[in-house]
Amino acid sequence: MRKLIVCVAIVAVMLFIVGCASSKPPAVMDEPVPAGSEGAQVVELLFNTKDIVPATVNIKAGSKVLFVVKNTDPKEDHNLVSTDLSLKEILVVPNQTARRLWTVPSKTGEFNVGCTIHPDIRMKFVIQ
Ligand SMILES: [Cu+2]
Repeated sequence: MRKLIVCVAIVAVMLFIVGCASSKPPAVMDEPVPAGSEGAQVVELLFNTKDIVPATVNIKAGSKVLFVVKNTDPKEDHNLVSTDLSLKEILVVPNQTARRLWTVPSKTGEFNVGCTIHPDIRMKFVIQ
């Protein structure tokens, strides 16, 4: 009986260690400015618990944009995604600031952008 308890304890400790080792590396909390950002339009976006600020951003078709995405929500992750614009997910954990360079597509118009974790949190890009 004692051996069984010891075995169970060892297995539990091993599973714990494996679980820790396979988890994601910690996020860089204040990402550096990516290379090639010179001359890019800086678009600062703030996530809070209820929305993204600002609700609308004007950008120029075909230009370079440097996103500075801050998550001021102390508890939840948020992401910035636009399937209409093939904008790759920018994920921010609580209190993180992400910096990503993006080339605006050449199509103009209004496009929905939002957080897929919280579908109520959305905004618009107006590409001119
Ligand atoms: Cu969200």
